[in-house]
Amino acid sequence: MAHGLSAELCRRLRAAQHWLVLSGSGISAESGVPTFRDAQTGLWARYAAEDLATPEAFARDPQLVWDWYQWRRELVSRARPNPAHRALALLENLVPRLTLITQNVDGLHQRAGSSTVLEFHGNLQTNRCATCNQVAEPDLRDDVRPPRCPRCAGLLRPGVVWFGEAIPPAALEAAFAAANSADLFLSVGTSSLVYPAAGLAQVALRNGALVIEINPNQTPLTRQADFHLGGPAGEWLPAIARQVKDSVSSGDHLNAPHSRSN
Ligand code: BV8
Ligand code: ZN
Repeated sequence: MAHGLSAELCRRLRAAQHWLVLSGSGISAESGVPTFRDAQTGLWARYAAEDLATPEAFARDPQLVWDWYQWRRELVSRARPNPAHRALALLENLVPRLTLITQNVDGLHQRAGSSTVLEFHGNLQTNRCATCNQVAEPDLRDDVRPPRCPRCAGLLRPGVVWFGEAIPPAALEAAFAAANSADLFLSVGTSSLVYPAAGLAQVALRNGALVIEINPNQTPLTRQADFHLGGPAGEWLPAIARQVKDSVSSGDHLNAPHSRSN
């Protein structure tokens, strides 16, 4: 039993050819970034995140929604990747193939060194025009909130996918293609409630992939998972990375990494 990982799980980790990792806001919890399930605090205590992350909220009160994202950007800029993010960046170079799909918009996987991150719900750091869709940087001299589009003077909005909005087609296609080919699906820090992201595990299950869930709580995926590692990602992912690293260095990893594909 290495690091609490059963011998059977260690064997399955060694044999897996294509890992698909789906991360949710729980992986950033130990970096101090609140999850969507967490009650909001301070200024935002009276709002539920999923009520603000919608086009309707932005149409109703663009300044309020813009300010919420500015608050989150500021919080994320002060956050640091945690051992869970860093363990995934390490695993990318230890296993034959790893596709990392994140529902998060905080950019912490990239800052931890993961080279290819499929951002299913966009990214906090980008902005685009709500009218002409042009990606635009806010003009810092512009003191209106939200700032205006330099091309059409429309309102700028964060480059994230809101509830009721479609996932970017390229990300959607790549994610489901990976779910169709992966033989190991690792769900980390997600409540498995938001679709279509939560549908990826169902595709992997249908294809007979091994399903591992890392979450201190139970989710709708728990009963379908082959292994539920109940606890924080910041403990389980480093343990998994250590185990894989040991098996690669002792030469009993069935396939050393051969390509940097994602
Ligand atoms: C779409 C970006 C159609 C913005 C986000 C009824 C039934 C089913 C579906 C629907 C429905 N009604 C509406 C829908 C669709 C809807 C949906 O799924 N709603 C849910 C709530 C029912 N989905 C959509 O609207 C999607 N679009 O369907 O479009 C369409 C198609 C074509 C054309 C037009 C339209 C878009 C969804 C994307 C929304 N945007 N984020 C932003 O960030 O501001 S989603 C947002 O919430 C996050 O990105 C994240 O994905 C999601 C929250 O989920 P989690 O990441 O799982 O986080 P959560 O807080 O829920 O859970 C954290 C977990 O971590 C917990 O389980 C906790 O136990 C665990 N944890 C805590 N600490 C740790 C930990 N785990 C490990 N370690 C720890 N330390
Ligand atoms: Zn515009």
